[in-house]
Amino acid sequence: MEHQTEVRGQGSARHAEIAGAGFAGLTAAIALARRGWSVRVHEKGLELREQGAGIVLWNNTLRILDAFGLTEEIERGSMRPPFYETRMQNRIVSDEDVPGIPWRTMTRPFLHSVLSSAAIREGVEIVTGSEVVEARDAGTLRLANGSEVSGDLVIGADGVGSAVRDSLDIRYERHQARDGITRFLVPRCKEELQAIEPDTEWDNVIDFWNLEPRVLRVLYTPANDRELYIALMAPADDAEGSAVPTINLDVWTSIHPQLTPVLKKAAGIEGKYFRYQTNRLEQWTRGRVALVGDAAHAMAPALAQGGGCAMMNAYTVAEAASAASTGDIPDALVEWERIERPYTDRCQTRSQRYADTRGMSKGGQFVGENNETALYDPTDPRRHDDV
Ligand code: FAD
Ligand code: 3HM
Repeated sequence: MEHQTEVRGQGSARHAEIAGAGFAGLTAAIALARRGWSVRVHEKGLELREQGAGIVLWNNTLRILDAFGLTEEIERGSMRPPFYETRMQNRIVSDEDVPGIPWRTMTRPFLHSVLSSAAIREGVEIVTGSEVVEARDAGTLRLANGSEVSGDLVIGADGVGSAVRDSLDIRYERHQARDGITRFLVPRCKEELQAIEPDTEWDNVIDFWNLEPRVLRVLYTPANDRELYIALMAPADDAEGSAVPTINLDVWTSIHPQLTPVLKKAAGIEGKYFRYQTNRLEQWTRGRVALVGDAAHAMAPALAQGGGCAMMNAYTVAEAASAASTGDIPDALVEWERIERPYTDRCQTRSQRYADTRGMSKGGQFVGENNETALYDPTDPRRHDDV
């Protein structure tokens, strides 16, 4: 069978082809479209949606959403819990309101729908059921249906198992932590929880750590008035704690009895156990191809910045490519990585350290250098003036 290579971007607008319609791919698409590019996104899923549970966003991401004119929409469907509380063996060790750093919680399907609707409004073409199998550094993507597409810029935003990254033979190191997590969206059940523990502020994020008699942690994150994100962390070698697709309700309620109403809801849903990992690539770019998001820098979620870094790097790569002439895009991508990557590298290192040591059980982590990424403003054109 013969397939043609379709070349776009020969007219006035430059053209970008993007693999993956996750938070990274959609952010890059919106940022490029708003700078006058024609953009096509290939999503291998048959539907344009995100199946995950909840997410915490900080200043870095909220600045991008604001630059896209999405603040009102985001605020309507998300919440700002009063405190980020940490408990050890059900005793409060810290209550942080993270002064000076805006942050919000929401569901992933909500964030995804805000971004995908915005991309469509900006004229981005999103093709579902379109799997990318290979990228070439000249700016080409080969699709599973055999066809090839080309652009002035290609972005690999195809997640942790990136076909774009692997086809370019970009080597990387993977570090796995001993723990992992199973995530659910359940109803808030606020009245039932209040009946069990009336003195608890059930609108807070509450990180319920328990290390004795066994390591079983529940991260409780209200995402809006109706939905609660709960993440259940257990060591990979604890067969009962990490049991999926159905959690072991008896084990979890024996350690966290005050959460019984929401754990019962989680037990009625199928979950997937995700082992924490950090991937470090030798390079984020090859010619006209740039990797962003989990394809380039998957990280442990301790500081809740994987999506934040994904969106930051998606936004800034769009800015860097837009500022370059078409012929200079490969060099501009190398320079973009040189300038922006260190922020992500440091965030990966800090998050990995917390995941490896279970150091978040001590609370008080949202201080000092740990807030570097949260404070970063990728939309500020003067952000590197003092670097
Ligand atoms: P993905 O979300 O994986 O999207 C990739 C997309 O590409 C998908 O739609 C996929 O279907 C598609 N795709 C894959 N392969 C192909 C292909 N070959 N062709 C075409 N399409 C393809 N981050 C935060 O900022 N805050 C948090 O609170 C937070 N909590 C987390 C909690 C946990 C437990 C974990 C594991 C992560 C957390 N993160 C958090 C990290 C965040 O979820 C990820 O970093 C982020 O979702 C990565 O986005 P992405 O677009 O790069 O990848
Ligand atoms: C928001 C968030 N924070 C931390 C973790 C973790 O350490 O597993 C997961 C999260 O979703």
